[in-house]
Amino acid sequence: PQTIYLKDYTPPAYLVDTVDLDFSIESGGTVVTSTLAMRRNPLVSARPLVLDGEELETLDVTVDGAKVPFLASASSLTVDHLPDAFTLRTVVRIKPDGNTRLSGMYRSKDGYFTQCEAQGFRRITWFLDRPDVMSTYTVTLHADKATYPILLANGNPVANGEEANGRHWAKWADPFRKPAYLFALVAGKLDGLFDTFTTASGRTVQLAIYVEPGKLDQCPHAMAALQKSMLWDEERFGLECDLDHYMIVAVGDFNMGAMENKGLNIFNTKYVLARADVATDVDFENIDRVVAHEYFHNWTGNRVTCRDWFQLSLKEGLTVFRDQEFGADLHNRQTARIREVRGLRAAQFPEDAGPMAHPIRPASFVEINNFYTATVYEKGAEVIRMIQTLIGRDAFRAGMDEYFRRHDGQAVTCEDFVAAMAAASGFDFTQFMRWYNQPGTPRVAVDGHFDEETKTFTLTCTQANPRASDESPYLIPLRVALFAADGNLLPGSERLLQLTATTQSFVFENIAVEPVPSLLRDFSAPVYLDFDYTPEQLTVLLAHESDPFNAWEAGQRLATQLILDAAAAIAAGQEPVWPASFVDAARKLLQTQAGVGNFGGAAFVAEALTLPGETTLAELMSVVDPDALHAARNGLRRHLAEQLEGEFSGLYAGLTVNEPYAPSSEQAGRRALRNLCLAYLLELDTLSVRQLALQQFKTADNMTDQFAALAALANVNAADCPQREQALADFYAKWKNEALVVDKWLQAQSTSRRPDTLATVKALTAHPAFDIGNPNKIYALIRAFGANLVRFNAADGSGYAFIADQIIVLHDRNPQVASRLARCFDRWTKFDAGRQAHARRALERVRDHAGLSRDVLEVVTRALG
Ligand code: B3K
Ligand code: ZN
Repeated sequence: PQTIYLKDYTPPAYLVDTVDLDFSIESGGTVVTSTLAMRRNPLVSARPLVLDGEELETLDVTVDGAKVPFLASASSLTVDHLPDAFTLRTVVRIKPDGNTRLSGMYRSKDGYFTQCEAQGFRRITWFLDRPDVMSTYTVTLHADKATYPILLANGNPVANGEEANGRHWAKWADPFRKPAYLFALVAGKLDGLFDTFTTASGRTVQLAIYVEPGKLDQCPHAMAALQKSMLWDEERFGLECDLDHYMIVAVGDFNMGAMENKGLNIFNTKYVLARADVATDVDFENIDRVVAHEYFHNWTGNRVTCRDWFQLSLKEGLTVFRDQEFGADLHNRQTARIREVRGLRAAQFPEDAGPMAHPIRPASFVEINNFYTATVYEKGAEVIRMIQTLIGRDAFRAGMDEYFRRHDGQAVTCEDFVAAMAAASGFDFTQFMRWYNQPGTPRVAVDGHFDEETKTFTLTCTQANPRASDESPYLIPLRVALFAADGNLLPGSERLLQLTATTQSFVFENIAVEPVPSLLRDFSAPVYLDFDYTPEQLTVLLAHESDPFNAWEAGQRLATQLILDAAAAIAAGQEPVWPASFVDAARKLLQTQAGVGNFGGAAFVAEALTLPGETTLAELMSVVDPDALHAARNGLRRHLAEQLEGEFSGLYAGLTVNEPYAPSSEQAGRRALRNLCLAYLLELDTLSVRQLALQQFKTADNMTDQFAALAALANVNAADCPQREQALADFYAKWKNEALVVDKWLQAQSTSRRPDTLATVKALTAHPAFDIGNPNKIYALIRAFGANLVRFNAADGSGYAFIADQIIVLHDRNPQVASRLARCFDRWTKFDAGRQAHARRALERVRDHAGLSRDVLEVVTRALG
């Protein structure tokens, strides 16, 4: 397959001013008539018109009403000898019922839906399917009225009526120019929840959320999230909604989370539907974030879009940053930041160290859908956050204003965004651009030197990124502070250092005794930070650091060291040692919680006592021994459970929530800590704790508590655990008709530590609960298994073979989902020779499969190196 390079970008040879689409939805297929007002791009010399298309049956092509000669291949339609301006009309038939890729127009249970980003519009009609071609759209839909009572497209409804044979039609007009990837339509039987929002300038926006019939009672949370997002964007960024109608449609079959189509967002049901008994606290919070994310795209993505797909992070990094900030304001800023970094380390750091590593703005790709990644999204958001850190919040806001002043209505590049920030702040971002252009996670090694004579403390920072194409240094914002050994913050020691050289020293004056440096506060840059801390120093930071992120980080560093040492000991056939100081620090955290009776900190304590995950820890080992790592981490969990049984039981009893369920951060924090206590206690696997978990499972009035008990029981290792069997059976019996809850049931089993997990997962692929056509089911059962470090990386290669089989089953049916499964192999070269041999065989088997889809081929080719 062909590689596409950023350096080859050229502007489009033709422009499309208006698009008029007519969809006739019929049982044998959908006939799409497209009428395009086109003209030659005056900036480009004359060339034939080459339109993109995929799986289109071409019925007619005319230019200005006359048949013209054209050349159609499977993926392009070429017309030559065109006037400077003309009307191109094409008629095609598409087959949405047979569209298993869920890209373009496809059928899901209750109707027809579309997904056009990145290149799905070409699966609907012939077009210049690239984001720098922006047009004004009108859309008419015709369909059977009884089967498809709701007919939606972008913009405003302008007319509708009845037709012969029980059919009806509706016409929509979108007043805003947009690229084709933001096109959407929906035709189906759906229920709607309606509300309004009045903007700061007094305009009324009609809001609607459409869901499958019977699910309206699961929509109010998403509606409230939408209204909160609209208000937040006005207050924080001065951005008002420009639409008269803002619609969200939820669909059960969807490749990703959601899609920001102009005025007609299409969402995975997972990010819309919520009710206390079916959704967890985390689900509620994710819905807030995703609803906000898609709404925020209306400015950062839609009003100002990307010139080309290499610029994806222009809209995604920025919009993730915006939804992170919204989430932090709405819920709990401390734990929001901790979770962001936890996520970054679990997914983006490994990605950036593996075969798919790429800059947040990639220089090339084979299949753009493979680049909707943690790097483009999450590291992209970190890069935006660093800009704000460097210039300050006010200048960042001024930079956003400048960005919209300059580029509203345009398709632009990452440079354009940074130039607006530079203009508003006067900051020189030349060196900073390295963050956009290099793959890999930089490492910053810091050395501290205290000089008693001169009463100075010197931090010497050395940066390196072996993955980068050259050795020039990054501009790295490094937030630091110094603490006395008793935990007091040294006055005046809070600084934002700017690292600009490979090695650089920073001197702190008037320091009387050797301080404890707190480095990379609030995670001010997406780097690995090395400092030779003693456990005593980390204990001081854990107890006293006023920056919650770095307090948490100190605890993570302590735990990381213990687990890695223990893994090495276990691999060498020795017993791990667990120092009392760590248990004491954990006890202190739990006691603060219990003693003060202030639950505001419960969410933090839950984060602090959650050990770093196996995937994150594996990145820190030169050769990963998954069994030793797993045994070490669980050994520490069990040790904590033994030593702190009283504290865990006491908190478990004391942290009950007595008010009616609300997904508030206070309640969620209490539940998180209480459920963490339950999971620790279950490490002891006593009969009474099993019964406690089963009791919680049975009596919980909300999904957070019910699912926490289920997941903890599902994780019990003992071969014989009737409580586990009962909870799993009851849960399925109760929820088998709630698709999203069934996903939880599958995931509780695929992520279990039990040695029989692969056998269970295999059996579940034949269970009625599973559906190979539904991406959520594949993610919950199969991809989640691929992320189960100890079971996926089984020494006999059985996990690898299983995932390879699944990729082969799916590669053609749904290349995007198959390609995501192929990413499970990202870190295969970090394991021992035996495992590598198995993984290589599995990857080669996939690579050599005849007719392998481009998406999967790119991933496995890169994995095989
Ligand atoms: N922009 C979409 C992602 C589209 C993915 C296409 N493979 C969702 C989002 O980031 O908001
Ligand atoms: Zn997005």
